[in-house]
Amino acid sequence: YKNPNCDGNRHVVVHLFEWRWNDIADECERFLGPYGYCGVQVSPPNEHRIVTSPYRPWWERYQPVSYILVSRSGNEQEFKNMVEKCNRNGVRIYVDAVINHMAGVGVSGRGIAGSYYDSGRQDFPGVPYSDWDFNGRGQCSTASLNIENYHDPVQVRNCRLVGLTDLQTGKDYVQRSIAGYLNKLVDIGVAGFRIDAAKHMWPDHIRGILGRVNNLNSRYFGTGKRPFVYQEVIDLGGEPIKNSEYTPIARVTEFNHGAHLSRAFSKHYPLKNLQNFGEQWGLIHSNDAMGFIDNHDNQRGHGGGGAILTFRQSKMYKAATAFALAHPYGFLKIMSSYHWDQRIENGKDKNDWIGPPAYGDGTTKPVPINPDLTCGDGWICEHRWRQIYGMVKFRNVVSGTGLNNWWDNGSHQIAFSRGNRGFVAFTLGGDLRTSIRSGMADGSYCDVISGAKVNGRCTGKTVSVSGGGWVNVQLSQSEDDAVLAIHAESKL
Ligand code: LAG
Ligand code: CA
Repeated sequence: YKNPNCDGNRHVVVHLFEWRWNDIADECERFLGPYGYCGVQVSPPNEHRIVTSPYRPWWERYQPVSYILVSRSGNEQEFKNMVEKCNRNGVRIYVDAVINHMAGVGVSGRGIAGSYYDSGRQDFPGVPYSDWDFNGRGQCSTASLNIENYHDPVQVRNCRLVGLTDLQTGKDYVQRSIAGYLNKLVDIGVAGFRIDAAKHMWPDHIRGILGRVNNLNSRYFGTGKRPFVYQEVIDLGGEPIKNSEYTPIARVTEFNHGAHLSRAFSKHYPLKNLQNFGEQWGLIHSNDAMGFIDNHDNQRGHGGGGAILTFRQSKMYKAATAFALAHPYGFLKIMSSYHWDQRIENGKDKNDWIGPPAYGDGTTKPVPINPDLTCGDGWICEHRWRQIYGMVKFRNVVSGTGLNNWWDNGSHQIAFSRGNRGFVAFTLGGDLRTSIRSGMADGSYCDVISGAKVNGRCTGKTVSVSGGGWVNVQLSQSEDDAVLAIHAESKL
């Protein structure tokens, strides 16, 4: 379950948060395929509640009503078309699987596909699930039936996460229902899953469910391939539930990866400390990790929150992302966000619920593309920022190499090579003008941060390597970006 099943030499996934299936299909063809992305994490594709107060928050999609493939992003036919078109362009689809729970208690009505539900009675005929498929007094000991104490692992697994009706994921019937949903997706041609709220499920239950999931569709993947799985376990330390309980099963989201890099690039300590970044910092093993700077939760203060860099601190964010992409640690995911107006009161964003750019009737807007490759209508599209797609390519070009020729000035300036395939330099403190040893062949290169190599010419800074690998680094504190990067394929 730890192999992402990328096509060819592709190594990075992007989370197209709240995008419509039709737009993702187009994006695979016009951008993600050509620019070397491995795949897309899509928002939950199954039927969910329609929440009207607040009006159509993004989090309504974390309240399942059934496993029918109709959601705010589109219907089943559109989903199938997307998977087909993306796979045809060498881009994989990973589904955010919300399988720990169904909708929050105390509401009834119809989901977005029209299925009736009554979460007060824990009745979801669209699956169907009924009361005896959910954890209750027999399994959860809190008076509220909610998780009240994260130091009690039984509560965390068997009680309700923020009031969401909690499935008995150990039951044969529940496992079969969930596996039926995942198998439908696998048969359509998805390449794997993010397991939402995995920390709230017993590891053995996840194992049991995955054991019932088919091999990937041989039409796209060849025979005998298992889905890629990354389990969402928020382990920032200090709780009894450890991500190491889940790493024997499949990959795990490593929240400390982005947390550490956010602190480093916010100058909480000198960049030179990053010399031994990785497992030596207490991170899970590189081959077990899904790394990222921010995700849809912590960029708005949900799910652990913390001082995470986001698109709002763009210079530092791009630098932290560039470091992550240049460094060999983990398999990485890039966040692709939409804009919302923050309203911070007492340190909390009152607008943390706001859904994607939408028309008055709640329908999500399409993603328009500007001539400079950026997106319009409130879609941020970090994955289309030159500094980020340039480093996604860098990661592909240097794959398989180690980290060599570490250099630092004892403070906020660092540089390193990736074998003889790539070189990066960073400054968060003063101009960086010096020659640094690298593994690169002598010659002229295009800096893929300030520009790109287009038709053999460089639209940004040209960087010269001479004297047997010495890079002439010219990076000033006042430039738009704190990074300079060259690789074997940016040679002029
Ligand atoms: C996740 N990972 O474990 C998701 O990444 C996260 O986005 C989900 O929470 C959570 N687990 C459940 O799938 C999100 C929001 C919550 C929201 C929940 C359900 O962060 O704020 O809860 O989705 O929609 C909302 C209200 C709560 C309310 C609950 C139930 O915010 O106040 O109790 O709905 O009605
Ligand atoms: Ca649970």
